Amino acid sequence: MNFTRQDFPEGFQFGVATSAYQIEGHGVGGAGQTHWDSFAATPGNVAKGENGATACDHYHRMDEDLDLVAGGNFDVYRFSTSWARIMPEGRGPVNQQGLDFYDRLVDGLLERGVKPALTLYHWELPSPLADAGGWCNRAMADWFADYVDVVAGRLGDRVWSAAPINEPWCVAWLSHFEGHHAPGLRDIRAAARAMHHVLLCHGRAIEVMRSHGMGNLGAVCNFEYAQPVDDSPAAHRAARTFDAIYNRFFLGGLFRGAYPQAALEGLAPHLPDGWERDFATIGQPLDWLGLNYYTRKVIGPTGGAWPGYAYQDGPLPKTDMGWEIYPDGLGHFLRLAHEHAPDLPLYVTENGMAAPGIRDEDRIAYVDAHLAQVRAALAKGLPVAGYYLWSLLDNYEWALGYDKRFGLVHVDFETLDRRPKLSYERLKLALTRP
Ligand code: IFM
Repeated sequence: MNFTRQDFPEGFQFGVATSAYQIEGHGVGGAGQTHWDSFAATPGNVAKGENGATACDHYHRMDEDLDLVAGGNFDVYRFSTSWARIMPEGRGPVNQQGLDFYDRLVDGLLERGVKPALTLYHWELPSPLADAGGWCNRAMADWFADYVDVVAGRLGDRVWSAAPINEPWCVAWLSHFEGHHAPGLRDIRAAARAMHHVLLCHGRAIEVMRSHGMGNLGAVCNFEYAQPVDDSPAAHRAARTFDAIYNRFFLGGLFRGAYPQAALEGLAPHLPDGWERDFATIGQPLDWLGLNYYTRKVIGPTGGAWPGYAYQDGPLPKTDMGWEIYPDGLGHFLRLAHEHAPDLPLYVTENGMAAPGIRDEDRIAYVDAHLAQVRAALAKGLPVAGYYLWSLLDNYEWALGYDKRFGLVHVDFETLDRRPKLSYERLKLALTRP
């Protein structure tokens, strides 16, 4: 690494992130069925039909994994609770052993001097709620609030930070318009409703957590830089539409009480009645804003129906995901986030790359290049307060199964043995405390 902890301001938080379904092993501990289980069981949706039933078996190996977090000198561990592990039917009875598991997780972090950063929804919706319309159903706000109430009641006194929902764009657009993630819909009405309801759920969750006296509450959005494929007005227009849907819709809802015009052009007819009245709930005051950033998209026009853009192949070096490496985009989004939320500290809540191998010099270079952007932003006075790597472990990369390896620690998916990669060792050195 070409940085050390001392190159960052006092109190800057370095962290590492995971999510429940991607590492725990959803088949154990009394967790209920989720829409990812049925999505994965449907041929053609997920590489090799793989699912999260075993994943990294973190459920049984939690202590070993928490030792890796602490041993890597990370300050923060960003994890998620699984709704279906805690409430197997989505509503009603609580699975006590599920809650106990997260209780041990939080205590295990605190015992090791690591700050627990909680996310309440990282994509595994309980199947009974999916059957009832899931994110398309406004009742999600009540169901989610009930679940958040249970988690806040048990963990709220000890977590360091909390955010309701990871990556609203993926929850809504990727899953209901592009169809690449569960529930695999390709429907503009469903997408518009999910886009709005995900924000409504965010606002309700913040209200519930505040009522439990919790602080340090934030939102985590993902961003991809919109690069027009050429200089034509049509390509610029297409990139603006993409940018509005992906990058500005959720920031607009959270911080401006409005959605961008370029997104409303196609979505307005499909939004639920009275959506404008929900901004009072959506815009709950926050304590921080999280950015997940990986790549850019090269965008061309299609000439077809709205949104009228298509992803094109780009010229930059790519990660194993086929994603272009574009660190400048992180600088761009730190500025955009600061424009929307000038009073809030910013955290890079995810950044990292999929790469094969244990001697992962490419991952080290990727992290260095993105942290250079963070340092440049800090030098210009932007309030960046932390940077978390995705991910601690190689894990279930959703529709791409187990082949795409984002971990600082290698996982052998036959034996489930963990083996720190070179990037982990280098980070551990860079983050050594004086
Ligand atoms: O693995 C995902 C994670 O669940 C959410 N953010 C992006 C990561 C890499 O695709």
